[in-house]
Amino acid sequence: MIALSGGVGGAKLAFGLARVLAAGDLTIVVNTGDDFEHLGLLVCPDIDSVTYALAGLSDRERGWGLAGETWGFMAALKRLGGADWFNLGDHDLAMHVERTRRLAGGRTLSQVTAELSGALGIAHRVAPMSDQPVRTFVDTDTGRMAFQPYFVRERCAPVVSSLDYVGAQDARPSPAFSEALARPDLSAIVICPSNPYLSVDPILALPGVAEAIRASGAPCVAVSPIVGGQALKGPAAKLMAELGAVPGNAAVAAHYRGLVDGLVIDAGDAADAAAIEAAGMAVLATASVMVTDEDRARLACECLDFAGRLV
Ligand code: FO1
Repeated sequence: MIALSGGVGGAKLAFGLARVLAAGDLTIVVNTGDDFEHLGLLVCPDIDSVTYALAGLSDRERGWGLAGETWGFMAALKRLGGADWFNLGDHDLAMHVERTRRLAGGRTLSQVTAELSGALGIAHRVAPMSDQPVRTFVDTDTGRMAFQPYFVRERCAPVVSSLDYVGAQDARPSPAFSEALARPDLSAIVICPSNPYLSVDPILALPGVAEAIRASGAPCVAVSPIVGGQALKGPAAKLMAELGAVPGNAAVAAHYRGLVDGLVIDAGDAADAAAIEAAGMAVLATASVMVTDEDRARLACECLDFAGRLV
C-alpha cells in the first residue's frame, strides 16, 4: 500500500503503518514542497520527520527534529550574526550535511533518502514524492513568500490568499512512487492526517498522480487532520478559513472529493459523518488522536480495515 505523508501528524500514522505492515507492503511517499536550501544545505523537513519517527528518534514534544538534541551550532551561528530563524540541531545537522554531500555527488533525492533511512535501520520504503525540486510558496497579505519563512519565521501569521507549488508541473513522481502506483496488487492508498493544502496538495499537484490514484482501483482513505474544528498542530484550520472554507471535516471531505473514497474522522466529531456520507464519501469515526505508539498502530489497522471494506 501507499501512504502519502507530510511531517509531524503524517509521520505518526506512517509509524503506525510501518508497525503493522511488512516492509515490502508499504511505500511512504513524503511531501517535499517544504524543502529548502538553507546555509548551503538541502533541508527536507517532512522526509526527516518521517525518517526520525520510523527510526524511533524523533522529539515527540517539539514534533520535529531529534530527541535529546543540543544547539551548540545555532548558538555559535548566532554569535557570528548568521541566520538564526531556522533551528538546525547539532545532531540533525549531520542529516542535512550528508544529504547535501551525496546529492552533490550525483545521487538522486530518492537514492539518498533510501540510503540515509536505511542507515538509521528503517526497513520500509521512505520516498520523496519527486526527485525534481518542488517548492511551496504562499501568497499573503504581506506578500509572496517561500514556505519555511512563512511557517517558521512568520509563525504562519500572514493571511494566505493562495498557494503555489512551484516546479510541480515540471516534476515527475519519484520512481518508488510511480512503481507503487502501478503495482497491480496495490491494496490501498492512505492519506495521512497531514495538512491538505501544505502537505498533500503538493503531492497531488505532480502530473498524473491524481489520475493514477483514481485509475489504480485501490481504495483511497484520508485521515482528517481536523479534530473538533481545530488542527491538532499547525495552521490547517487557519488556512481553511483564509481560503474561504469553514474549518472542519466537511471541508476536508470537500477538498478530497473525487479522489478519496473514505474519510477517517475523530469519534468526537461523529456528528459530522451523516453530511459527508450524504455527499457520497464513506466515513469511519474513531479515536484519531495518536498519543502512544499503540494509538498509532491501532489507527493504522483501522485505516487498513476501513479501506478493505471500500474495495
Ligand atoms: N519548525 C519550527 O517551527 N522552527 C524551526 O526552527 C524548525 C527547524 C527545523 C529544522 C529541521 C527540520 O527537519 C524541521 C524543522 N522545523 C522547524 C519543522 C518544519 O519547519 C515544519 O514542521 C515542517 O516543514 C511542516 O511540516
